[in-house]
Amino acid sequence: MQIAPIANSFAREVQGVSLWQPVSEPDRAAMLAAYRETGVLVFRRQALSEDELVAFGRLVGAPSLYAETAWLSSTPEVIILSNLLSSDGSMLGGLANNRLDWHTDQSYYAEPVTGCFLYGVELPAEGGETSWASLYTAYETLPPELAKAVEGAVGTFSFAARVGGKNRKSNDNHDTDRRIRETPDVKHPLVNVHPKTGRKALFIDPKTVTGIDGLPQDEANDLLDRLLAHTVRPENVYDHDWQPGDLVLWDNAVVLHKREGFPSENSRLMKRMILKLDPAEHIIPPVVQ
Ligand SMILES: O=C(O)CCC(=O)C(=O)O
Repeated sequence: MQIAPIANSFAREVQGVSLWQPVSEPDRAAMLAAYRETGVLVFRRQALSEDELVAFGRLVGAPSLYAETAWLSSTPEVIILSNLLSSDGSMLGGLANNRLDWHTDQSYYAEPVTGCFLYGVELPAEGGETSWASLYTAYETLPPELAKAVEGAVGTFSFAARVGGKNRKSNDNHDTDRRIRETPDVKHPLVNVHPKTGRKALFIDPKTVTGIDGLPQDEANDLLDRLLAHTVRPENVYDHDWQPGDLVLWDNAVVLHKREGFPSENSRLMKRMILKLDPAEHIIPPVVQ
């Protein structure tokens, strides 16, 4: 197994490993060390059943159940993201062919499940690329005035703001009203610290962070816009051009991601899992009361 940098980006590709076969303990340790350091690992040319996806998930964390029950596959831990329809005409999974702006998953929960991977089964001829931006290197390269502005700052993260109001989409198969009822707003620090290394990462989530404690709304909006612009500078972004059999593993506490839309007449089928990560080894965004 080798772990190689990908084209001038912070992401790493894990080569020479077949995830349908047992992964040796030294390879697993090297893989997890690279995951902790970068937040994004890419595996190409994998041919994996859902049981094998679950077995891979267990190498990384504790497979967790997703809140959108209509998106689940026949394996309870595996979620389908797709624009395809089932034989009864219902959507097979979630998110249809929509463009998804920069976001991070689960930031609106008090205890976010931060580990995540996507496995590409069927890909559109055009569009549907996914990109990740590092919140570690975003923090490490903040200009001094932004670094000062975020130190000790606490944001309000709102699921209702993210999926309700003008952000509501009719076609993505979200059980929006139930999810909003079940998901009160929470507060997290805008800078988190790794429990072991002390390394800091920014924690922002556009469309989900609705305010910053102690700042007037216009100043909070301005600060959040500047933090996002800094985070998604091209040199801080990894763009993934999917091939069937690709698996991309990421850590939602230390990267943002976005997805391009794709033509509705093209088919895209992805399998996804969410993984509870070890809080001794990963940043788990803490809640602020
Ligand atoms: O389908 C993708 O490429 C990304 C989906 C996504 O943004 C998500 O699962 O949160």
